[in-house]
Amino acid sequence: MKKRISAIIFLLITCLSAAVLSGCGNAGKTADTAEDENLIVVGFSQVGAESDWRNANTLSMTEALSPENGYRLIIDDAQQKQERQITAIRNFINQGVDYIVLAPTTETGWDTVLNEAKAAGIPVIIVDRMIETEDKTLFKCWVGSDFRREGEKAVAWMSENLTGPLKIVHLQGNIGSSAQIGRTEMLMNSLEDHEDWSIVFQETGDFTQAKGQELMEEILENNIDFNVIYTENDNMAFGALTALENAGINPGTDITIISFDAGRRALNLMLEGCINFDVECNPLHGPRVQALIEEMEAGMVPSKYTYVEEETFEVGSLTKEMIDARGY
Ligand code: GYE
Repeated sequence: MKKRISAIIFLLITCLSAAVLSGCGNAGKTADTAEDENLIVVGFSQVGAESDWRNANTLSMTEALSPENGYRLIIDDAQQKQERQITAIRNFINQGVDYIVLAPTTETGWDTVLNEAKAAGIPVIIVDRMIETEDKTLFKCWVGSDFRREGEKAVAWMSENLTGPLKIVHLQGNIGSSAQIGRTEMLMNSLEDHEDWSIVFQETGDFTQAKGQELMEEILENNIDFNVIYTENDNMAFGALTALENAGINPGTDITIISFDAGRRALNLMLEGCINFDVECNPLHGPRVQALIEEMEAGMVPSKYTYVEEETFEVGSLTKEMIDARGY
């Protein structure tokens, strides 16, 4: 009996000393886990990587929702497919993330999955594009751009600066996305007040450079007569510019180019005179989402809708310094 007790005591001492000796390692491990546990876990369902805008947006989110700032960010790239986003959101729910951030492809079709998130008690923040739903309790808040306002700015510039009949090539974004809906709606409305404006071609280029080029090649092959391109983002403009230049047409002079996003690459092309007017669409939502989460963490109710301030750029008045001063 005595022997057994001393054996147990010996074992206990061995275990204790082992624990003390390896103290650093163990303590480190516990601290790490504790640190991990303290991180706010955010599942971000991103549309894809279709444009410079999108890449700048993903980068902004990654920088703001970083471990240094107290976050663990899980990003899912949906490759522009809503079904993939729905699956990603379900995965986030299963993983029990603290917040879900959704940059929605299209406006409709979110009620079922957002009801699932709500049932799981996970707050949802919508960024960039808007969703259409009757039940506004399905998301806590939204931050993004006023796409109708952007379209309005483009159309106002066209009215003030372009004369004579306008034969407009209209390259649209992903059909059903807020960015496409707003920018398209304003152009279509403008036709009512401008008898000599007409759309000679209208199709979606999915916001990509490759599709922009493909569509412009098709237009040139079919000898469609046009003098303006209204392209709903910069990347489609880049593709169109390549096709025009390959055909010996000078963008910016022979053809007026109006674009959206105003990313650095586009503004540099404007400096060269290739793009005439560009409406800013600001992708730097990372710090904005971070601020919204911090408000909620502090028990506050963030404002439901936050519209981002945006400017416009015009060939002639744009300078290199203005481009350098911008974040993307
Ligand atoms: O204009 C386009 C991107 O939703 C604001 O999506 C965004 C749009 C942006 O692919 O380049």
